[in-house]
Order: sequence, then structure tokens, then C-alpha cells
Amino acid sequence: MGQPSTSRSKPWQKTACILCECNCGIEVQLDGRHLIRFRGDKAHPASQGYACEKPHRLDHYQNGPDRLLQPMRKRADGTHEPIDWDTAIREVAERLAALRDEHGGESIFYYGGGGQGNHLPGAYSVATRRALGSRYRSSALAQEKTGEFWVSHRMVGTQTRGDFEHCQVGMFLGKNPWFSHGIARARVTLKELSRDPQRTMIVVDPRRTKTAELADIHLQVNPGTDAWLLAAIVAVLLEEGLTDSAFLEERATGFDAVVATLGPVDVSAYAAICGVGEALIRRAARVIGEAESFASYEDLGVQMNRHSTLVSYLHRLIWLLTGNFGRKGTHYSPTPLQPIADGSHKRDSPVTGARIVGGLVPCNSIADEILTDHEKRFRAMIVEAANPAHSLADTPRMHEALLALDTLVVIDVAMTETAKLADYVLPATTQFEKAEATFFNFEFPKNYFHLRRALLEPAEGPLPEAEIHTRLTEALGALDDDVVAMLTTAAKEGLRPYATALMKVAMDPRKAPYAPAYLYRTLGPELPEGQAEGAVLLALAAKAAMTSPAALARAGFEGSPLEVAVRLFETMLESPSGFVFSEEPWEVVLGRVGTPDEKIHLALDDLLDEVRGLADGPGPLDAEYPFVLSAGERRAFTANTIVRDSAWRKKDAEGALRMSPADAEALGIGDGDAVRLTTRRGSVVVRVSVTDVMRAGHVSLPNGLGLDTATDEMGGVAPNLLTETAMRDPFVGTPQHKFVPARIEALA
Ligand SMILES: Nc1nc2c(c(=O)[nH]1)N[C@H]1C(S)=C(S)[C@@H](COP(=O)(O)OP(=O)(O)OC[C@H]3O[C@@H](n4cnc5c(=O)[nH]c(N)nc54)[C@H](O)[C@@H]3O)O[C@H]1N2
Ligand SMILES: Nc1nc2c(c(=O)[nH]1)N[C@H]1C(S)=C(S)[C@@H](COP(=O)(O)OP(=O)(O)OC[C@H]3O[C@@H](n4cnc5c(=O)[nH]c(N)nc54)[C@H](O)[C@@H]3O)O[C@H]1N2
Ligand code: SF4
Ligand SMILES: [Mo]
Repeated sequence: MGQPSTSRSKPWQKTACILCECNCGIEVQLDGRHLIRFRGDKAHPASQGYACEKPHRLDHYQNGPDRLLQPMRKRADGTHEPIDWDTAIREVAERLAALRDEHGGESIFYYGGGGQGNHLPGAYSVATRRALGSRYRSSALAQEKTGEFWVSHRMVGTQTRGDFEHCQVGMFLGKNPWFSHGIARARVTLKELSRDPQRTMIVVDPRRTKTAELADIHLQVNPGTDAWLLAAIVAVLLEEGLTDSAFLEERATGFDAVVATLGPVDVSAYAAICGVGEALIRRAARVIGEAESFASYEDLGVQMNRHSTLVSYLHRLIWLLTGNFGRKGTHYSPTPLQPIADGSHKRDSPVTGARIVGGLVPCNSIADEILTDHEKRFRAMIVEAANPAHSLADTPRMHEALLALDTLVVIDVAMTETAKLADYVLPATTQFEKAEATFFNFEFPKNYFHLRRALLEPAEGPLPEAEIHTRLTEALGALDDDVVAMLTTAAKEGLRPYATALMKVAMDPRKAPYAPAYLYRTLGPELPEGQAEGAVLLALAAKAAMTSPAALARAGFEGSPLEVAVRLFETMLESPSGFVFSEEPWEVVLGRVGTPDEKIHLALDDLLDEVRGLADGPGPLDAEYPFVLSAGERRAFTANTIVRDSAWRKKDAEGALRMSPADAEALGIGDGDAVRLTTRRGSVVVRVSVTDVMRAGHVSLPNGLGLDTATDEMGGVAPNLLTETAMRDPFVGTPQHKFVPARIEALA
């Protein structure tokens, strides 16, 4: 930390925190190349000055260990040697083009595109992928959200979010926002909901989390039994007439099928299975059914668990049956500037035939898509701003798959676990050395966008992804010199002439996919300093001007589509704290129901079949593995693998295994003792933290730890040493990381 006397005179510069999807606006003071002081940015439209404890330690990201400063090429012995950029771009382009020509572009798989703070790489990668004819891609979303996306798409034909600021009753299902956030100003919103006697907060979590402590009703389920709990809640809603019949009659189909399947559910038997008293379940159902408005958020506790897709379905039934959609305080469908994924299922993966939802290959299938001896197997992979060698199930098998590729190219700021396996590593500038933005903006009725400017000069060596992809696209011969010349001239004349010229490119289907590269190459140099990487956003602004004119007009962007696109883009460049780009009345939400008949579909036959299967009960735990391990909890100082230096964690640096006092006593161990933790896949030694937050039989490890870094000596356990790819959802293949059968032995 710098001296206060010098810090005081340094200017505060605006940017955003990159450690979770909220991307709170923050202000930073620099000391040379160090980020030394932080405060929330009051002018940011969503976070309004809010920030949690994590951004204060962001210098551990900017100046972390393992920073990459030169392109690297793998030698025959598996070590890496530095090479220059021209060689790197030429060789990567040549190797991938050769694979495309021999096996088709669909053999080249793209993974990632952005983490919690950066989505512009994904936008620029479109040009490279098109030049290579790459057809398949995926990202972390396909190990968490694809079940929810798919169910939502089929039931309401759009993606939805809850309005926790205004709901009378709010529920968090397998979600611990006190630490994981996920909603703007999470702790303020949680405290308001908790304190107000007129409002009720429900938390469904086997652990007594910080969020659960604030709840009025804590449904402390047995791990992995949410499907029974939610089925019982639906049954009570039906039995006690707590559904909104006027809403359903007007807007929904399939009610009778739901009644036929869920009506007969034996509430007291299901209560016994999920370990929550029947009276409490009935109380929760009544609170929800009688609420003026109800909003609910499901996350990893259920999405990475048994019955993940089924739970997403039952969860939606609860708020749709009670008419909690399209009114203030309920659920809405946001207007994104760029949708992150839809929930459609259009095709299956080429080798294993896994269901591809929202264009994303299920993460748990990726190793098999590479390692199976099949003509259509993935032979090359580009990994950008992601670390699948650490973050995906079954680390050893994922390593084997990545090493089996003909070519692995990694674009990252650091020499990560994945980069270490790569044939080529292309170093990117950090998120504070270039312009960046995310597309995780889901606010309503006003939505915002935040293009952040570079805080620092780029380090010497790395390049922004925009430049990397544009160079690759050029090396692949995909850009037309005449178009570059035409756009370069237009860019010098101003944004309006440029936007007009760009329209011509956009109308030519052979050229349009390369728009990101054209934009960066020709408009980028004309943009204000530190904002060149924002060039691609002009294309997004133009798209929004065509698709959402009314929402944009309410936020003050009126005129012809061209005029709106240009004003929107200019406002991005001129708004260092972000700005509101769309505003909509609640009435539009129900008009967004995007199913073919524009009705809400309550009955999904395949999932109702699954509901019927619940009557058989969960079956016994494997006697050899009597514990349930949740592998990947969010804690105060975890942030996936974005920060690689364990010294950034102010507490719990080693990432203890949390365990109940009863289990500790039975094992004869105390707080701080080491144990051996074994699953069907792997075995590790880890220190225990004994806490009555946990219930007996359930243990929990943090996510993002156990990194193979240059400096780390106490980095904790890599959770995916313990997980297996076969433990996955039957519909969309999402992993069951919160329900890993485990055995624990005290160490002598
Ligand atoms: N501090 C921090 N914040 C983050 C991140 C981070 O790494 N660190 N990562 C971000 C990302 S990528 C994501 S996806 C989100 C995830 O955010 P969350 O889903 O909120 O995070 P988790 O802690 O993984 O899981 C939430 C809860 O699920 C509970 N759970 C475990 N088993 C069950 C079960 O059987 N049933 C129920 N109902 N609950 C269960 C756990 O006890 C835990 O409290 O967080 C984001 N925010
Ligand atoms: N067992 C288990 N596994 C899990 C989870 C769990 O709960 N349990 N959680 C899962 C979840 S929800 C998620 S979202 C995933 C996350 O896992 P991944 O999607 O694989 O990504 P991150 O760990 O967020 O890593 C982000 C990468 O981006 C790099 N990076 C940072 N800034 C830049 C930049 O400006 N440019 C480029 N090119 N790279 C940059 C970082 O160095 C890092 O390598 O992990 C998943 N894995
Ligand atoms: S809530 Fe998320 S984005 Fe906001 S300061 Fe905390 S970690 Fe950063
Ligand atoms: Mo995530």
C-alpha cells in the first residue's frame, strides 16, 4: 500500500471490479503500475458506490505471479520457449488452417471468450472462428446455466431474472449472495429484505450460510434433495389453491398436466426425504402463494447438483403458477445489449451426441469429444480467458484431452494450468491495460452498459485480444484490402460516415462476420486513447438500434437507426462510469413470452416424467463414501482462478474443508487438523475448519484454489481432482460438483 500523503494527491480513475459478474464500478488510485487504493464509484448506474472486500486486493491480479509477457511455443520436451509475435501469429494461423483444410473447420473448438469482467475477447474471436470455419464452442456457462436456459426457453421462450429490490418475498435457492453476489449491491439488498417486517426472505441451503442467517425461513435441505422439496412446495400450492388462476387461464397452457403429476405428491414423505419439516414447507408455500410479489434466484447449489435441470423446471413452476412474472418485484426478461446465450437446442455434439443448448457443448463432454477415436473429434482448441485444465470436472482426464489435441492455443494474461499444456500461448494485456466490458448486464426496468477505459499503459509484450484476433484473421487471408481502405477513409471523416460505410459491410454476408476485425483495424485507431478495443461495440450499438428502438428511445436515444447507433456508441465512449441505455415499462415483459404460441408452457413432458421418478426416493448413499462433498464453494476471498496469488486472501488462505462439529467429533479431529479426503476420482490431504454452519454428513471445499503457480506454497486443493465427468445432468450434462460422494479419514 502507498503512503497516504502521496495517495491523497493522486487522481481517482474509474474502472470496474472484475472479480464477479456484477462488475461494480470502482475508482482506483495508481502508484506507478500498482493499483493501491479503491472505492466504489457512486456514479455507476447499478452499483452506486457499492463494493465488497475483494476489489481492495485487485493489485494481486494486475501484478500477480505467472504474468505472461511474450508469446510462447511448446518444445518437444513439453517446456516452453519465447517467440516473437510474427512467428506466433504465422505458425498458429498455418497450423489451424492446415487442420481446417484436412479435417474441416468443425474440428477446431473454441472455449471461453471472457471471464467475470471481460467479454470483448469473445466478440473479436468471431472473426477468427469464421476464418477457420470453426463451428463448435463452449464456456463455463455450459457447466452451470444451460439447464436453466433450456427450461426457460421452453417454458417462456426467453431468459428471466428476479427483481429483489422490490419483491415482497425473495428466495435464494442454492445461492449465497452474501459472498457470491450476483445481484447489484447484494448485501444492501439482502439486509433491506431481511430487516423489513413486511417482507420475507427464504433461503434454501443445507448450510447455515451468512445469507441463511438473514432469512426469515431457512429451508435447510439435505444436500441433493431440492427436487423433492420443490415438488412438495408445488404440491402444497396446488392443494391449498395458492395458484393464480386468472393469470394462468389467460397466459398459460399445461396446467392440467401439472396437476395430474404434482397434485398426488406425498408432501409428508417428500418432506422426510429432503429433511425439512412438513409444517415449514407448507409455511414457505403459503408465504410464496400469498405474496404480493415474489422473486427467486437459483444458482450453483442446485445447478451443479442432482436433478439440476429438473430443479430449474420445478423452480420456474413455483413462480409461474403463482403469477409472479411481468410485475414489479417479480421476474422479468431483460433487454441485453448482447444476449449471452439463448436456451435453444438446435443440434448435438459431433462425437458423443450430447445436447448442445445455447450453442454451448456441455463441458462434461469435452474430454470425450477429443479423446474418442472418431472422425469428427475435436483436433484443435482455442482457449481464451478461461482455465479449463483447472475449472472442468476430472482434471487429470481434462489434461489428457488437452495434450491429445493436435494444436492447443491459449490466450491469457497468465501462465495458467491450461496455458502450461498449450502448443502456443498468446499473452493478453490485462483488463486494466485495455478497454473492457462485460455483457452480464441484466437490470430492469433500466439497463446499463459500462465500457471501461485502460487505466495503465499496456505492459511491453502482450497485446489486446482485439489485436490478436485481427492479426490472426489477417494472417488467414480473410480481410479484404479494399474494405479496409474504404473503412479507413470513412473513419477519418467521422463516426456517421463510418457507420454508413459499415452498413455496406454488414449487408454482405461474406464480409459481415469479419466486422469485429474490420472495426478494430479501421475505427480503433481513431478512438480516444485507451478505448480502441471498444470499436466492436459500434456493431452492437447498430444491432440494438434496429432491435430495441423503443427501449433505447425511453433512455433518450431517439432518431433514425443510424443516428441512434452513433449516439449510443458515442455515449459508451463518453461514460467512464457506465450509463443507462434502455428503459422499459413492466408491461413489456409478458409481451416477450417467446414460445411459438406466445403462451407460458407449464407442462414439459420429459421433465414431468422425471417428477414421477421422484416417488422412488433418492436411493441410499454409497456406503464406501458416506459424506457429500460440495466441491467449489464461494467464499470471501475466492474469485474462480482470476487471482492466482494465494496471498490475496486475507483469511482462509489454504481454503479449509468445512465440516460439522458432530462429524469432527466422530472422526476424532479438531479445528485445523489435516484429513485425507477421497472420492471415486481422487484423494487429497486438506486442513479442516470445524463449524456449526455445516450439517452432519456434508463437507465443503472452496472453488478456484490449488493453482500451480510460480510462488504458491499454500494454495489449497484443486477441487476438480476430486470430480468426475460422468456425474452429470441427464439432460444438459452439467456437473454435480455440489454432490460428490466422499470419504474422510483422520491422519495419524
Ligand atoms: N466470492 C466469490 N464470488 C463469486 C465467485 C467466486 O469465485 N467467489 N464466482 C462467481 C461465479 S462464476 C458464480 S457461478 C457464482 C456462484 O454463486 P453461488 O451459487 O451462490 O455459489 P456457491 O457458493 O458455489 O453455491 C451456493 C450455495 O449452494 C449451497 N449448496 C450446496 N449443496 C446444496 C444443495 O444440495 N441444495 C441447495 N439448495 N444448496 C446447496 C452451498 O452450501 C452454497 O452456500 O458466484 C460468483 N461470485
Ligand atoms: N469443482 C468445481 N469446479 C468449478 C466450479 C465449482 O463450483 N466447482 N465453478 C465453475 C464456475 S461456475 C465457473 S464460472 C468456472 C470458471 O472457470 P473458467 O471459466 O475456466 O475461468 P476462470 O477461472 O474465471 O479463469 C479466467 C481466466 O481468464 C484469465 N484472464 C484474466 N483476465 C484476462 C484478460 O484480460 N484476457 C485474457 N485473455 N484472459 C484473462 C485468467 O488468468 C484465467 O486464466 O469454474 C467452474 N469450475
Ligand atoms: S460484488 Fe463482485 S464486482 Fe462488486 S466489488 Fe464485489 S467482487 Fe467486485
Ligand atoms: Mo460461474
